[in-house]
Amino acid sequence: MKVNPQYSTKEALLELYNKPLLELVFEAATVHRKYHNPREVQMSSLLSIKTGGCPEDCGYCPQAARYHTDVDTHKLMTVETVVEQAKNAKANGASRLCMGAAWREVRDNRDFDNVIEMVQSVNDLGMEVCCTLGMMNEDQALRLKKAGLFAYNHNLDTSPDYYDDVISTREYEDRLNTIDNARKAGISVCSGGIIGMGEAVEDRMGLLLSYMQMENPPESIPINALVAVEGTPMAEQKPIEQWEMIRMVATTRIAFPQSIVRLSAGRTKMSMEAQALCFMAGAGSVFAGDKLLTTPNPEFNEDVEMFKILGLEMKAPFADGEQPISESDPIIEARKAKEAARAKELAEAREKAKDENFAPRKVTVEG
Ligand code: SAM
Ligand code: DTB
Ligand code: SF4
Repeated sequence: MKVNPQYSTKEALLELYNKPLLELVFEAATVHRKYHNPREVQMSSLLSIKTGGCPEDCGYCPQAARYHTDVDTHKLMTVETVVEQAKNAKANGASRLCMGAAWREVRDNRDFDNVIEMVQSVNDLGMEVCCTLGMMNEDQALRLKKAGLFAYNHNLDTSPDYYDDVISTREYEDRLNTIDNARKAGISVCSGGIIGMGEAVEDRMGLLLSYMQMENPPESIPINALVAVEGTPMAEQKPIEQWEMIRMVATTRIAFPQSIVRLSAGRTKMSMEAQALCFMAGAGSVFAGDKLLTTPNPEFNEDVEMFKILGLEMKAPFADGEQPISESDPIIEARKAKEAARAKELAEAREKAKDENFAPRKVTVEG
């Protein structure tokens, strides 16, 4: 059962969300145990492959160029750096790597070619590869799929009603289209939202309702608590109560029994006890490592300790779907062939110049 039809209206979802907390958690835990191994939690690693300087105006985001935040902007990382970071993450137990770029949209340029190589290389390491690169069209999604992309993250963030209070540079519809393009390419969809942006509980349920109305709901639903960053329009938002996060995780779990609910941004403000309730209520993944994309996350060792105390195990990769096969990419093959031909041409020209320099010169003696 991908969605629970009992909760296909906003009213039903609201009623669920507002249930006495422990009843809600119990119901969620019961669903979780039916569809998932409750001892397993996936450790995913986040890597910001291109940071800051984004033209969009998402009110929560420290990477938007128009806000004055402390983010260290950098252009696209090299494939080698990404592979090195992926290997470290894997050695620490991460089974999924999510690469994020502060782009409005994917463009068909050299940077995207490099991302394709990153996807191929990380998939070859045996990790689930997820990307979040902004809007993309169907051809771009297909290229990513062929490179071995397992999942694409593209959040709706909030309800259609509250959306315009958060972002003005792209429409809700644009987001739905990108999700659709990932889906059409056969990529697993990761899409969720943020709570604590000043929205009403109705908006949180409105977000879930948007997923309810999809033909295929996301396989993965990240629930983020706003990380309020100085310089963004949401800097002054008060942190949400931990109970709200637990309620949101539990409601998502019950409404989408088969999806992985990810306890995402905001864990530095949560106690271990609150996180334990989230795991009980069906959270099946956390981001591991001391940094999310640009903001802090609990230290890796703290999480290892928490897993030990709670008796949780790190989930292996591809437990919920087969590893994609990385096919060679015609654009990259053509680029490499062109580069090789150019290198050969240069080497030949260099040899020729050397020969001419060393050829005995005719010396004419005058007089
Ligand atoms: N630029 C791409 C996009 O927006 O689709 C990908 C990167 S973007 C940083 C990925 C997601 O991170 C956003 O959709 C949002 O849900 C989440 N996010 C960004 N800033 C956040 C914050 N301060 N607190 C919580 N979540 C945040
Ligand atoms: C998601 O839903 N949360 C992650 C991941 N998808 C890409 C990102 C959280 C970002 C938090 C703010 C930051 O570190 O910049
Ligand atoms: Fe740009 Fe993504 Fe941040 Fe929006 S959330 S400003 S699109 S990096």
